[in-house]
Amino acid sequence: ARATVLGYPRQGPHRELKKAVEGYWKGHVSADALESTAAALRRATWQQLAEAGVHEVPTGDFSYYDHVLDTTVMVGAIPARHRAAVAADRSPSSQLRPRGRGCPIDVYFAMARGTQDVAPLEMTKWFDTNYHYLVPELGPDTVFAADSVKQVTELREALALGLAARPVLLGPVSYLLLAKPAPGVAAGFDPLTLLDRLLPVYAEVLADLRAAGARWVQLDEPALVQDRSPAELDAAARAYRGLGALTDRPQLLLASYFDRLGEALPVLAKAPVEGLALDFTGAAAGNLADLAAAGGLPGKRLVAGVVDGRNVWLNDFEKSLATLGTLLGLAERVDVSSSCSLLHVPLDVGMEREIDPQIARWLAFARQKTAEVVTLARGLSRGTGAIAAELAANRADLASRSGSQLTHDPAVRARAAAVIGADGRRSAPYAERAAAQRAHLGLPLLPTTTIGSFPQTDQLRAARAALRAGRIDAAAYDERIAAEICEVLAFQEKAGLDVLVHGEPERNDMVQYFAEQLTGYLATQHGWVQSYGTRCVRPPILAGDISRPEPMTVRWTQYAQSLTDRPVKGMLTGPVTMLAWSFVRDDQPLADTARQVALALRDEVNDLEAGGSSVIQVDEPALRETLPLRRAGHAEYLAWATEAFRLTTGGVRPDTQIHTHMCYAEFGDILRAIDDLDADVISLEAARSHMQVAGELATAGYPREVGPGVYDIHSPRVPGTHEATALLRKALEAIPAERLWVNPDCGLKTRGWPEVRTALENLVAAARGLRGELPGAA
Ligand code: THG
Ligand code: ZN
Repeated sequence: ARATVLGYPRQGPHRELKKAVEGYWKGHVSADALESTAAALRRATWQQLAEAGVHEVPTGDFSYYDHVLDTTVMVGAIPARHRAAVAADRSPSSQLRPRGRGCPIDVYFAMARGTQDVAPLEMTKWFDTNYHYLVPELGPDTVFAADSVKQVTELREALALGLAARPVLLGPVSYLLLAKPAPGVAAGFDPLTLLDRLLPVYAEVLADLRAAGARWVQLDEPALVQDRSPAELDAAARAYRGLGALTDRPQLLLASYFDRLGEALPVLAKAPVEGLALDFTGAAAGNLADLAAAGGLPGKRLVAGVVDGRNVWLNDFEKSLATLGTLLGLAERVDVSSSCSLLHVPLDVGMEREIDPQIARWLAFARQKTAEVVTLARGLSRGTGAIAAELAANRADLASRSGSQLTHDPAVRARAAAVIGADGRRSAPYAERAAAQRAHLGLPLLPTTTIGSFPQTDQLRAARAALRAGRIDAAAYDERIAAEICEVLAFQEKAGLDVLVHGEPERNDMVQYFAEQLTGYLATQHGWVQSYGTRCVRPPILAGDISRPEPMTVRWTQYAQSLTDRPVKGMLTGPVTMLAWSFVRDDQPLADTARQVALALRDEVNDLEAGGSSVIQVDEPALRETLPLRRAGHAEYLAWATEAFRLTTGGVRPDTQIHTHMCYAEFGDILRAIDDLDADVISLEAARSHMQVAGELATAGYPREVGPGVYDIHSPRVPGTHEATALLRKALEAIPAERLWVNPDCGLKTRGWPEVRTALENLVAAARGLRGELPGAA
């Protein structure tokens, strides 16, 4: 057995790639310097993998921005608007050396980021990870043309180091399934109808890679782990019959990950290709039984993903060896691998200086996972005796984790076990609550509010950095925060908003801020993971049982409330989002972890209420995005997710108003769940979709108050009073005035103060204008 990984992080140990790409955009870094930084990072990665004992290194998985965008370049599906935008721009940088045969680097970045004149490709989540890809735009007129330059160049670089290398390509079926109809193409257009045109392009790239020295090529088909129609499965069978039948090609390794292949497994197993890479971890563990049931992979290479590429936990060697042992009987040759690309985990636990060394031993980032793969491959080929020391250390580390106080806090467990249904139910039905809240809050019709955050100015970020560096003390920092809150409150009063917020100047990130204050969470210093393009996040690690040693938000909320007579909303991140944007523990069901987080947040909600907050918002922007890949998993997920939200918010009085907020407009699949949250008020993104979501909620019979956003905060554009009024009139067609709120789409932290000022003044003017027209207006 040999060791490999399906892909590797691209940013470098100190995010060198991010810095080089952003430097290029700003004009500080030349195209040549960018290219040599990238080449050096690739080389360092391959050398490190080889030194660790990886036998076949992945190539072509590197990207300046996104591997789906790279595939768009490889198949020549560059939208005309991006080519034209750069051709028209006569700045010197547009003359730069082409990245591929047909794609200058500025066209590439134009697709990724847009230009003054043209919109970028749309960005969306890569399956159920926190990575975002750029959505290919295709139509009946799309003409594909092979551009293998990037793939061939990177393969040659690795071969020149004397390494065995395996180019990684996004497969043609997944590429089409991830695409959408181009602007101007009928929404019903199915990109999969382009398969026969796309296959010859893949054939050409495969031939080029073979000519360049590739013995194997990995074709990733993760889209086949989702629910697929018989027609889609037929397309996959046809695609690989076609590519398999080519004579001028390397050996093909079809890779899938993130969930079980299910009905697609027999399709891929029967395809005339030489190997399959399968995920045997987490939700995909069922692949083992499915593979046995399908008769295995006689005569084929199986690359067994037994090291989870998406979490940060130490592998269980004995369990993995048992799986590998079973697999030996099911294929001609078994190699060991990560379950998916290691793109989704940070680079190296060894860089973390602030994690207790004993606890750091429970963790495995990309570098440690690579070592695990190598050890398992050695154990599989030479017997467990050859890895006796590693096995003993692994057993000890697993025991240390499962026996630790961090992972087993009896008080937290007892409390979670004692939860009863009533804890998740408000003490009065909505109609009664609404009346009590109306009396208690005395808000006008069409009340105005914001989602929570106000612009995070450079001075604020500088103050946070100064505090971290010890250049200012906590008292000086707090003074700075208090001054900011004063200013935010004064502005909101003057603008005439009805429900105010403190603006969240003290928060770096809506998950990190809470994770830092909860027991059971670990933070990393260098644990960066690419989110989209050059943007990275450092997800906190939810490592143990969760408890809240002391209130987290009460102090600043009370301070803000002391400055005004109007209600100030308490602002919290909900339990589902806390899980979605963290690395979660793998040693208990997600539902149990969610319940622990919910109980900690419930205490915070109750403390806010006791401290005088009458309005409390619990944000769940990630509720939709954590939905399992297969529909079979939806009901169970939505059950624990809504339970966790209700547990968080269920303990307050009827006259305390619970708000929630969600971003992104695709709510179709979860309307029932949104209703089940039983929040008194929900604010949603709606400006860009012209209030479509208001209509959807109304059609679904949503009975409570709604604030569809009338200010698109993703754009620097400031909506005028007329525009906001028109959007509100549209919303009023679906939602009665007694249940309609007026607010922006999302938090304002990424916007500048001047825009925010005008936009909110216009929003208040629109609400006031409409109040004057409505019967029964206050
Ligand atoms: N918080 C957390 N996770 C998230 C989001 C979040 N995951 C999904 C979504 N939002 C991702 N969106 C972004 C938006 C901006 C950035 C990263 C992900 C970003 N990052 C800075 C960078 O890369 O330069 C670094 C930020 C930092 O210093 O912490 O701008 O909102 N937890
Ligand atoms: Zn939002």
